[in-house]
Amino acid sequence: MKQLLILIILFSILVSCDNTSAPEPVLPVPTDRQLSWHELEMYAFVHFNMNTFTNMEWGFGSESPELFNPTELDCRQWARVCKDAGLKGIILTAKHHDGFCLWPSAYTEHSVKNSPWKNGKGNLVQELADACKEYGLKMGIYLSPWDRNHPDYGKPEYLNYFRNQLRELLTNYGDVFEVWFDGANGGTGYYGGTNEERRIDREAYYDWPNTRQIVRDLQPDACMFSDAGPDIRWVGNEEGWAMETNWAAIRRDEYYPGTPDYADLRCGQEDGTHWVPAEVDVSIRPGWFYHPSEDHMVKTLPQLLDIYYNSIGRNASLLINFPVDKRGLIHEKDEEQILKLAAAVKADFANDLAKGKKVTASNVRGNSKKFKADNVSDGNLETYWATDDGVIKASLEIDLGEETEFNRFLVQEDIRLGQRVRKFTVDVYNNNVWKEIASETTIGRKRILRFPNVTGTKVRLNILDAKACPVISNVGIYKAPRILIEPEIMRSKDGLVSISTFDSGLTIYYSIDGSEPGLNSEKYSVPFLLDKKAVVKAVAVDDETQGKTLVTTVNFDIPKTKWKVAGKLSGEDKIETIIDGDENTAWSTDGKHPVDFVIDLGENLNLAGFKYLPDQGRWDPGIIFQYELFLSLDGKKWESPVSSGEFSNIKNSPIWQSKEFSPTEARFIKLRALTPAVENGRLGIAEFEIITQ
Ligand code: FUL
Repeated sequence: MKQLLILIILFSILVSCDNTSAPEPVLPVPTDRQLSWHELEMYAFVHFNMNTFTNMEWGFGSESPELFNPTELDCRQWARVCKDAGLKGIILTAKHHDGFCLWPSAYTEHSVKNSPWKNGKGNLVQELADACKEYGLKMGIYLSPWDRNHPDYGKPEYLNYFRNQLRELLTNYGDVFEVWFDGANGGTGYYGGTNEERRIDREAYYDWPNTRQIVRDLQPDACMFSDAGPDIRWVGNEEGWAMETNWAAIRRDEYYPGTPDYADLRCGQEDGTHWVPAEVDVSIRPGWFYHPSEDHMVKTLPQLLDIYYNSIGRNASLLINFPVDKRGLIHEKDEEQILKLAAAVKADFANDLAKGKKVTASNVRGNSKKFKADNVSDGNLETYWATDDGVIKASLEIDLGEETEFNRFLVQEDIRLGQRVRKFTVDVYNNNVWKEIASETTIGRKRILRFPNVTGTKVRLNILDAKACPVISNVGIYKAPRILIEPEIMRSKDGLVSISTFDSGLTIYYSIDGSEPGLNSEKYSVPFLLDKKAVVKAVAVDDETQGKTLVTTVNFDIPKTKWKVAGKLSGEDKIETIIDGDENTAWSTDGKHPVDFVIDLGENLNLAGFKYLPDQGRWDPGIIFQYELFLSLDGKKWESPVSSGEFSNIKNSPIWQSKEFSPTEARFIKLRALTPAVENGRLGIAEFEIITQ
């Protein structure tokens, strides 16, 4: 025992005598407030304001405060959902472009104080601050610099108003972790009743240096977001992905909020002067604000997983938006999906196969224990592996000890010393050979690679190029379970059925006789011809775990092989998309109505109904409301309609519509679109189907 103690003391002396110095930071490096923000990784946006009640994305600014009246508003519900989903904070649209304020600002009447909600006594920012506190979440503030309501917008006076509001929000509600300055700014608006267009000089108007100073003075720990920082930058799209090459630094002084050359910043800049990492902002639905018509468009688990890996896995953070609904609640469907994502992420990273494993390196800084290779597998992000100065090409070998199957590789630089790596590859060792499985560029705070399952006994990380000696704090290796999402079944115009799954490596079984598909059914490998009416059912199975997806069922009528668009529209560009079997392509009129869509089925058929899918596009979709359906044997003589009426609630729910009628023989079918469902007046079809007897 005594000897052991002496040994430990000797060892400690040895280690403490080790005077190998840490690598010099590669500038720029993050500030403390940025380091804390990096740790959050994933947090929520809530778009809830006047637009929720007017079904708009950008209000004009003339909306009456009377319209703001949530019936069941509950910020604790938002906080509970976010907490359950592992999100670390909530950023609220305290004021969006239309200028309506969710707190009773002393500087305007255009706020909750003149709304029926809580008889004008409500304060939503306060309610959110309280809920966040109760649930241990951070709170952030979105305050739109553009204000389409305010009479002074565009004049120097508005800056005082904007700053006063900023002061109110940053003084009265406790700690704020992020202040979000939107780049969308300037254009038409109500502006106190003048109803005109106002443009500002985005760079100069807000006197940003002094405006930002207000945030620094009142909330020194808050990070400020804008297209170009100063602390966090926009990723350059609202679709949910960062570039694979993603430097955290940019040449910040060359840009400003609303900067026209924001695309330059997508990858960050290797020669950036300031640390301004990217934030991926994306909504869980197509819109930022709630629209009942998007209830069926909530992002699916595969889509959300792609977003997760393409943001957090690419050296960015993820700001995921919930369009809180008119009740004032996060919609049940949104909650369900975000919880699915949380569960899937947990499962993917449940077991780090590299943890505690022996790691060796081609070079260790000063041969020192402080910078040893297995610092990357010790589960401690404070320790790191580093090489000697000047050694920018180096590799790490992780000995997994036994044959191991995996499909994720995670790697982190210690960003306190700056972002360094320019290029790296990953190899796996199997049957006495090394095989490259990935070749990438930047790492940054976190990089996660996804690939089909591979097996090996060792894994090697090769740093091929870096700004200075690499400093790697963590390597993780995982085997994420396959995602068991029901297969997608599609049939092309000429009858070829293809079945696909989100995750590779699943076995698909299918039937075309209505029977339940299972291990004894036909195995799917390539698209097959289905030239008749049939019910196709498919299931996917993970051979390893025997886990199964739900069954997908699609009722196909006869294929559209012989179909053609006839009548007046037949020459129109892309009109054939209405019968191409692809729900994502659509054709719409420019607003004239009524319009006749005539289809030649190429043969006489006994028809008993039809199905209509409206344009699924987000912007200006063409949607038919009232219709008549005619049949003809020769395309010339049309009888009276076999079906007519409306597609009820189609504006709010633009999903497949199905109408049946008494069986009639015909070769030509005419859908007369009488009125549009949407104000834009457009009449469109994504896909048209028939029901034969
Ligand atoms: C954009 C805004 O114009 C959208 O309405 C939304 O708030 C989004 C987060 O930022 O620039």
